[in-house]
This record gives sequence, structure tokens and C-alpha cells, in this order.
Amino acid sequence: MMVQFDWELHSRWQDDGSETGKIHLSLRATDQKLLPEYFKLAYTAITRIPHGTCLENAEFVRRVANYHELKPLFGNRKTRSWDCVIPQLSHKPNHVTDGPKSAFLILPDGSTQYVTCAPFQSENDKGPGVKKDVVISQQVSAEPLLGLVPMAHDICIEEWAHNIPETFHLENEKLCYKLNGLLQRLSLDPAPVFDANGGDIRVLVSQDKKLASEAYRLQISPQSIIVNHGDEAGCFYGLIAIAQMLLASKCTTENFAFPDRAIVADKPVHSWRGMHLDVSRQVYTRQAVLDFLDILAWHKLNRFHWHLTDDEGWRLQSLAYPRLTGIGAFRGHGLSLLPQHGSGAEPYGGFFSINDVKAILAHARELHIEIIPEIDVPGHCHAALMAIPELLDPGAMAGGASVQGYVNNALNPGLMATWTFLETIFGEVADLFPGPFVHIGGDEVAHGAWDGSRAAMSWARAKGLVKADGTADAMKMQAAILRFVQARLTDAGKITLGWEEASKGGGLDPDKTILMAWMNAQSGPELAALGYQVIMAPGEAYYLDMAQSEDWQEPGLSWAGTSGPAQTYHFDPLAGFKESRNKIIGLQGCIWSENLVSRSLFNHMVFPRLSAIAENAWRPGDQKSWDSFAARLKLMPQALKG
Ligand code: TNX
Repeated sequence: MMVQFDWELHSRWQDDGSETGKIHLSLRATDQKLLPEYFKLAYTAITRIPHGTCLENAEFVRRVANYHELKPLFGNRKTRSWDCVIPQLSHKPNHVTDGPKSAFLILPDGSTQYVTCAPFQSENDKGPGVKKDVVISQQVSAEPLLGLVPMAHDICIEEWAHNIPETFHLENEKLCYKLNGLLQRLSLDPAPVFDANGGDIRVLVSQDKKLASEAYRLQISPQSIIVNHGDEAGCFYGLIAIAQMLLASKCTTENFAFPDRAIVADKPVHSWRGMHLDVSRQVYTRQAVLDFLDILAWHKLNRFHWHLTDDEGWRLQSLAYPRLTGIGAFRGHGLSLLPQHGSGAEPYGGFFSINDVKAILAHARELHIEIIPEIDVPGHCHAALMAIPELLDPGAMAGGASVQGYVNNALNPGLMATWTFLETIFGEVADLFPGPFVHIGGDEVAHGAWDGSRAAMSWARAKGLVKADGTADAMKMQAAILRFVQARLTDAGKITLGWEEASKGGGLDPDKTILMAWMNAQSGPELAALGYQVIMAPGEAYYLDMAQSEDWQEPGLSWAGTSGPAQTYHFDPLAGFKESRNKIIGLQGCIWSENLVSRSLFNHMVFPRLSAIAENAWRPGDQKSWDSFAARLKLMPQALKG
């Protein structure tokens, strides 16, 4: 198909003193062409037009979440450009990524034409952002450095090596293969570092029952390295540490060195060292996920939280409900799911087949990574509801909109089909994923989510899920749905995880549930006080979709604030915990994909903040050093391949 770029959409934000400011849109022909007759302009933008807004020089046709359709007031005026003004927005834009990300024209015959989106401008734009905190601190220290990421916390070096070893003699062929494969896939060293048949230094691995799970201890001498380890994962990490030190010492521009006589030992501060990836808003291939797992393993991260479903796409094959991916995994003009977050008129989508999942699980197992599938219910279900008509209450009117602007995007507890769906889907997930954890979401259900559905309201009243005034209580309704799911998962031998709102409305049983604190750091101790085990994933530091500074040109969201790599690094996730410290089981970074429309944006947002979180999960707070971290930056992966 020929891609034509005849039209450009320019957008500019003006701070007119109102609460959200205005957006000026200007559609222009790239050459002398006239705009087509009676077109509609479709575009996706995260700063939305509130329903009922009167536009200047345009008519608001419709909006579904971030997808908008507008048209000129006077059909066709044989012009080369068309300007209009949106005087009011869902919220104030702060960054270049807040404006239109994709656009197209819809013609009266239903066909579409491409429109390129120029970068969103603002009078507050002070020029390109600089990651100042990274640039300043890259000083070369006088002492040689160990090239570990994360840095080990127990290091005693007697002597540095004068000659850098080439290969290590590791008799265990399987381990050689595993480590060399990882290095190769990460494009770190094409030559094998470990050799089963010979090499400069002998590596001997041996379990030491006194070492904790995942811990390792390297006794390094000129002839041999003994890798004591608590378990297989500890052994893997010890060997990664050897490879990291070797590769770093080959970097000639810095003074990284390999130790000749030393003890290097480490054990993680947290048993849950996670990274989350939202594969719904943007599509990630199976290869990208496999490559992402390699990066996690290299950082000794051990949990991959796979956010498989959301409003913008259902990405997990279901045998019971093929429509979930047949319909719910694709967005486009004229489809049940409309374009969102940078996708255009052409169908955009994909999903992970059961075979893909099995391959990804096998890869993760090799890398000592536990995969936690998330099926986000009852909210964030627009894709599922569009795909399966039985899940929609035919008589429902509009309920309250979600934060992301979706109306009626929560599974409806007043319909029998909903309960069958939940039981079936979580049954499939429990069967497919062998690990102990399943994440069931529970976030961001709008307070009035079910207000438009009589079926839901009468169900709530019958169950007594009401407020003091007798009206339905959405949080109690959500808790009842989540408890139903949890009971099935517990029967299947699984531990349930949820986002922090799963504690609301009576909540899930604290003894059986792990919750993720995400809205801010303070949520952590609050959840712990309720008795939950807690994973710290606070937006202000560990959400890698947050912009890195307030600069307009810096991409990302900023509802939780902005945080550059240094802020993420310095953040102390344990600060708010006192007696409840034992409730925190770990840390997690979250990669929400609304804005990650290109691989370069992904890389910009994710690296090196991912490395900073990994170091936080391994190093006790009082041993962190930003200068040391910054000096090791060049050793850290900066890009996802796949
Ligand atoms: C909140 S965190 C969400 C996501 C968004 C994210 C954007 C959470 C449980 N829900 O749906 O993608 O903010 O930062």
C-alpha cells in the first residue's frame, strides 16, 4: 500500500490562564493540494476534549477515550488549510507527548488518508531537555572500578590483575552455554567468555548452604575463581558478575579493572525485584519480550510482571474466547477498537499465542525470572467488552468515565456472562502459567463505573454492596468481583496480586494477597498497616513512563511528578516504613506504554532508570553511591533490540 503524506497536523498549546489552556490545531496540505470535501479529522491525543466542549471553527463529532473525530464547521470551502481551537481539555498538557500522536482524514466514502503529526508545541517550551544529572557526574575516579551493575555490597580487593583474562574455564557445559548465550544476545561480547574445555582462569561452582537464596560469593585468585552460591539463581548471578567484571575491564576508556585476588559477594536486599511491561497500549513482539528478559537477567532482576490486557488491547490468546484476540487485539478505523496512542487508520495490533507464552516462559525459567501474568479486571476491560458482546449490558447507559476517558469499561457483575468469563479466563491463565503468582489488576475503576447499568445496580443491592444512603458502592462491588477471582486462584494454588485499590471496599484478604503501591510512596506503609504484603512501585520514582524533567521536550507523563535517573536512583522505597518493614517484599519498575510509540522513546524512558531500580533492589540504602553508578553507566544496556 502506498503511504501518502499529503497532510500535516500542527498543534500548539496556549496557556491562556484558564485551568487547562487551549490547543490550536492546524491542518495543512504539504503541497498545493486542496483539502478534500467533507472530510472528518481523526486523531489520538492523551489530552482529551471533554464531551460537550464547544470548539472554535470545528464541530466535535465523537470521542472514545483518546480517539477524537472533528470536522470543519462548513463542510468544504476549497482551502489548503483548516484551523480550529479546542478551548478546554481533560487536563493541562505538560510535555511534547501530550498532543496529537496520530491522525488521519476520513472521507465521505469511508476511505482514509494519512496525516503526519508535527511535534506538539508550547509557548512554555524552553528548548530540548538535557539529562543533567547523568551528564554532570560521569567523572573518572582515581581508583580502579569494578564493572558490576548492580554493584555488589561486599567487596574486598587485595590486588588488581595486570593482564585481563580472555576466557574462563567452566566445566559445566550447560552453564557455559547459558552465560555465553546471554552475552551474545545482549551483543556484549561475540567471543565466548566461558569455555567448558579450557581457559585462563578456572571457575569452580559450589553450593554453600550458609548463603541465602540468590546470594553468591566469589573467591578470586590468579588461578581460579570459586563461585559459592546459595542456590542455582545465586550461581547464575555469580557467573554474571564475573562476566560483567571482565567486559568492563576491557573498556579501555575508563579505569575498570579485573581483580586478581579478591572476595566479591552479594545478596539481594529484596526478594521481589521486578519490572513490569504494558504490552496492551503498544504492541511488543515475542522477540522484544525475550530480549527484554535478557536485560532483566543481566541486572539480576527476577520478576517480570506482564501486563497483558487493558482497554487498548487484549494480548493473550484464549482458547475459550477466540474473539478476545480476533477482535480485541486490533485497533483501527472502522474496527471495534478505535485507534489510540499513536496508532492510525490501518489495523494495528497483535497478541501472544499460547506457543509464544510457552517460549517466553521457558526463556524466563532459564534466566531465573518468574513471570507474573496480569489480567486487569474489573476495570480497564474496554477491549474485552468490545470483543465479546455478551459481556455488555444491552440496556446500559453511560456510567462514570475512567481516568483514561473510557465509559463502561468495567466488567459488569450484573451479567451471568461476566462470572463465566472470569472463571474461564483465570482458569486458562492458571493452567498456562506454571508460576505461583497471578496479578488480577483492580486499579482505577471509576466511582460511577456501573451507574448506567440497572443489571449491575440491582446485583449490588441484592448483595448489600451499598453505601449508607443505599446507593451502589463501586468499591464494594469491585472487591466482590476480585474476591471471586481470588477464590478460584487460591483453589488453583496461586497467590493473588493486585494494584493498591484492591484493598478498597472491604478488599482482598490481606493474608492471601500481595499489593502493589503505585499512586505514591505513602501508599506502601498504608497497605502494610492493613496487613498486606507490599511491593513498592511508586509513580514518583519507579514509573518509567514519567517524564525525566519538567521540560516540555522531555517525553512522558507527569501525574506523579517527574524523575530523572538520579532521582530514581536516590529514592528510598523503605523511608515510610517503620515497624511494618517486614511487609515489604520488594521493588518494581513499571513501564506503561501510552507514550512509547517508538523504540527510541522506549529506550529514552527506560534506560538507565531500569538499572537504577535494579541497583536499589540489591544494595542497602546506606551503600548507594550515585557517582559510582554514573561511572558505570556505559556498562548498562541502553536499548531494547527485538
Ligand atoms: C495508571 S498504575 C495506571 C495505568 C496507566 C498509568 C500511566 C495503574 C495501576 N494504572 O493504567 O497506564 O497510570 O502512568
